[in-house]
Amino acid sequence: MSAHRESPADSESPGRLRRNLLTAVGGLLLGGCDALSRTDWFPGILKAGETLSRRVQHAVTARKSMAEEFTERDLSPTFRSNGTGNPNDAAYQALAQAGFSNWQLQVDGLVEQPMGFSLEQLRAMRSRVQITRHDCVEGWSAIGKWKGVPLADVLTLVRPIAAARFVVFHCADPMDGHGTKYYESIDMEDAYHPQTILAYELNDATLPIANGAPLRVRVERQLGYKMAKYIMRLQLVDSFAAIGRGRGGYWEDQGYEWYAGI
Ligand SMILES: Nc1nc2c(c(=O)[nH]1)N[C@H]1C(S)=C(S)[C@@H](COP(=O)(O)O)O[C@H]1N2
Ligand SMILES: [Mo]
Repeated sequence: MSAHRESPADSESPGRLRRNLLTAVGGLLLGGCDALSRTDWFPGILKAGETLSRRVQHAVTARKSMAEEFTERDLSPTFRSNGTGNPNDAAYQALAQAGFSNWQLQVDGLVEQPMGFSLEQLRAMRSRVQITRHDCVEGWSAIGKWKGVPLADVLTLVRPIAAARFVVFHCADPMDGHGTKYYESIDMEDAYHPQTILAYELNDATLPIANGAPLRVRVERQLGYKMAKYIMRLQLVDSFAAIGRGRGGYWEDQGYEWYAGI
């Protein structure tokens, strides 16, 4: 993986600006002032008497809005794999050999009830299906159909305490040369977003190893690198200092934005 930055030209393209504006307007209509006032820093900006630029307005309202969903006709012929395609990790390989029957999603940290979930248990919970577009900053996109359990439902069971501010995704794949495994994080607002799911199916089939088996997250309004694959553990934390891993994600630690909104 090389250039992980969106070019200014890309972010200013007419189509993108139009989409941003529509998203902003949609968010305002759906969420109204109530949604805005719940965002910590928004009232501060108003008090400061600043004019809301379209960019700022987008940043505020898009957090509440839904990502565009597509139809079966829009599906990409194949959904490519990017980054790790098969974790170079003995424990992971042993789990994969057994069809992930011994795998468990560990959920702990700032929760009242730490829990482990088998794949079977996750599959038995409420599921959500969504056809969405994945945008990688390396310059490719793909539309795929994802099925998984809403992260919100898992959180409801483990009961985060009030101090919890982020969900950290700990992954199985070691990143060569960095002596560390892939990880990512999102805030509670994205964690409870209805389109944030822990996916175990892609295009009506069991999630392939190339795309993150047995479980990967979809955070639809952010870029591809936020969508952690090979998830082993969710940890709720109040700061990244709590995990001793700087900026909240593997790519973030190499300098990329933590909030990768599109
Ligand atoms: N564990 C893990 N998750 C990951 C990555 C990775 O290398 N390891 N790559 C990220 C990047 S940059 C992208 S674009 C997507 C790629 O998902 P895909 O393999 O399903 O296309 O996964 C993201 N999640
Ligand atoms: Mo990516």
